[in-house]
Amino acid sequence: MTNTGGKVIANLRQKFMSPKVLRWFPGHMTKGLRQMQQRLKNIDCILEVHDARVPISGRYADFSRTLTGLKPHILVLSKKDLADTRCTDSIISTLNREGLSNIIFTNLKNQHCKGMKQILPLAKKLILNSQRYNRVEEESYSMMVIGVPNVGKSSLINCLRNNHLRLSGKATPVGATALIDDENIKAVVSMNEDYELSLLSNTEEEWRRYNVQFLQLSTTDIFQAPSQEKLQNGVNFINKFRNISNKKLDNPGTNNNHNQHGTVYVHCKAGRTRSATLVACYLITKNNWTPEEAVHYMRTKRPHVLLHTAQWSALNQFYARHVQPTS
Ligand SMILES: Nc1nc2c(ncn2[C@@H]2O[C@H](COP(=O)(O)OP(=O)(O)OP(=O)(O)O)[C@@H](O)[C@H]2O)c(=O)[nH]1
Ligand SMILES: [Mg+2]
Repeated sequence: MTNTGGKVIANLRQKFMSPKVLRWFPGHMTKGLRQMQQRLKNIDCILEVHDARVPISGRYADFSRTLTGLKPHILVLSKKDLADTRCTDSIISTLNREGLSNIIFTNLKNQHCKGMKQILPLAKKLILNSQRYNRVEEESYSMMVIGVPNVGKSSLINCLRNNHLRLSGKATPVGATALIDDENIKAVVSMNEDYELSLLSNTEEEWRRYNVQFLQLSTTDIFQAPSQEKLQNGVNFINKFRNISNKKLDNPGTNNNHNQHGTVYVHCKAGRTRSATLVACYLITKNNWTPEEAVHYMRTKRPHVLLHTAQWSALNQFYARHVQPTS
């Protein structure tokens, strides 16, 4: 909402246009699912982690048919400390109606929280009451932790490890630091709208805490491409951290000074459309490539990149303005 001198105007989207085919389950998830299915025979219980702030949506609803149906399953709803606890009962009854009966709310930032203490006893009870098939002779229990990105899987593994194995430190890196250290990230471009950023990713303040520069180029998913101005700003911002100082596009508000060289992490939600559009523009200017060459290259690295008409049109405009030779 915007307040314009006493008058409140809603900045709500007026049009909701849907492409003919809305493919929401990308190929890399199918591949991951297949890999998890192959491991299922060595698993006794599945811990599915999901964000308690979006308990009904955002989960892969078909897990029960494709993965969790045969094995004991616990839904661990993380980030309880950030969720609206007044809705707990209605969340549980809605999930019960969907066939999920073992639900535990947790705050994975606090390894002593009540929910954390319930997980292993419940898992043990469910395993003892289940058919273990080929694993019936096995004395040890094996659990698989699953869930969509950024929901707290690593945090859960670390908490279980600290609580029950009495091992300090982290078995698996959590959140931004893992990414920053592994990839030498010096800057981040987010294509998220505000509501996505605050819910699903790090905000500018959080990145700055890690000394990482941040640029948000808010773009609506699927239906919109980033504007030409945003694409120019984005490419200039990325170039500040790469060795391409002579590639500055003509756009005010950016400068090339005093930046550490390193990797720039460009993200949206699934890394298929919005972020891919900006990365394609970066590749177009860096290599003097056509949009087709840039997208082909990205797909060799990330096959699930998927651009629609709006994004192709933005790439063509960008190419014509900055790279295409004028005859
Ligand atoms: N406040 C709060 N933050 C949490 C909780 N659980 C996880 N986080 C934070 O959420 C972010 C993501 O947690 P991770 O454990 O890295 O999530 P993940 O599912 O392993 O993420 P990926 O491996 O990237 O898919 C980190 O910044 C965590 O500190 C929680 O219960 N409460
Ligand atoms: Mg993780």
